[in-house]
Amino acid sequence: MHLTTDQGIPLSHTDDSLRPGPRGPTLLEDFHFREKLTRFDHERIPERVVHARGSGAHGYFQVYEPLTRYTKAKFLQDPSIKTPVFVRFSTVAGSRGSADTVRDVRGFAVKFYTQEGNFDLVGNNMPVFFIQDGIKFPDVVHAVKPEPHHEMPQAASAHDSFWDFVSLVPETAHMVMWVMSDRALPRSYRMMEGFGVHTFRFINAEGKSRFVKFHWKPLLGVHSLVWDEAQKLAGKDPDFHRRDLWEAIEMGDPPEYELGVQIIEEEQADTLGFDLFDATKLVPEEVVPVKRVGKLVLHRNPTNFFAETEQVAFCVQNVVPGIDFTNDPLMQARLFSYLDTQLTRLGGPNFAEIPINRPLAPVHNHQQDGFHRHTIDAGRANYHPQAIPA
Ligand code: HDE
Repeated sequence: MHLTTDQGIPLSHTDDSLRPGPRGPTLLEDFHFREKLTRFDHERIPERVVHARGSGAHGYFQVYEPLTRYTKAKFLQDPSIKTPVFVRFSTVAGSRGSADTVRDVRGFAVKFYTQEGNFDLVGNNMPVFFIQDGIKFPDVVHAVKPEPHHEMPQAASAHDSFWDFVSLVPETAHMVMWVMSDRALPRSYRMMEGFGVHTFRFINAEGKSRFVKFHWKPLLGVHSLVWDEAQKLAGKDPDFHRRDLWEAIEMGDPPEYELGVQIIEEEQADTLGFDLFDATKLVPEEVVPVKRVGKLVLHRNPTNFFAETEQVAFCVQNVVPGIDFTNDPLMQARLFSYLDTQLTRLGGPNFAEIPINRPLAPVHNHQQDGFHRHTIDAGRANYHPQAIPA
């Protein structure tokens, strides 16, 4: 296959720039040279402000039994339907090139490409969170990230500014227990639980609403490293978790997780003795058991890291009919923040047209234009309601 420019023009040579004589200088008219360098100069996009270091995998989700009693969500009705998914696991504090085995929370974000559009369950490997109100998120993240004057320490969650913040904000105590536990040193992404953290709602076809907490239970069980192993691995193989996930899938040993739900009747919420919309609290499994309702299988590695794992845009507001939000103030802040963040990170409002973000369900609306628009809209009526022929 011969090389071409971005315009498809065949290239005869890419190893020397065009020069008027043996000593040059390089000619401005060498359009291939200019294009090649320009494209290289612009290869980077901003890394995620949190969860910059991540690893992805493709797979599918299948429900065990119809969940019709609880939700009208189509992908939770039919056990014969395999809903494609893309999952991204991540650390939170470190930069894109930081080590995998640091002491940190792990992201467990799942994009379900359902027949009714995309559902993003953007969770963590711990069931609670540091704060109760999203307005404090920039503060907790600034405190845990490297200190601003010298940009140290990298990818750590036990340093002076972090202790300073958590000592002044008592609501962080529960989450700090989790972060200082073995859960912050997972053995593998394949051996990690996941949690939706917030209380969501299930809505059935009659319009009845119940509260729901989402869980992921790894079929390999939950396993951790010890601190000494984690520190040595961070030096010997900074890609330890990424490699483990990649190789398990390549070897035909796909990681599997069961989706669990804790369902809480609206009337029951007031009897629990704590606020169900407070993300620093969990619902004990002995009070409301976790019902395992389906299976997630990750059986295919991404083809290209940037195109898929880097460009995937999870948005908490992506829910399908039958799944809904609650008044949790942390969740409400996230409903704003994820869309907002993608606008800068992915360069404009058309990021849902990037292949990894594109829903499999048909898209039909009158949104238009903006940077990087791919869709070529036809017709003259770009508004609603409309009566004139298209
Ligand atoms: Fe996030 N979070 N978050 N977060 N979060 C982001 O979105 C934010 C929170 C989580 O693999 C950002 O696309 C706010 C809880 C994961 O691409 C950003 C608040 C939980 C990922 C953002 C929270 C999470 C993110 C950065 C407080 C667990 C990585 C880049 C209200 C339930 C997803 C991006 C991936 C990423 C904001 C709290 C999980 C800035 C404002 C609680 C797994 O939008």
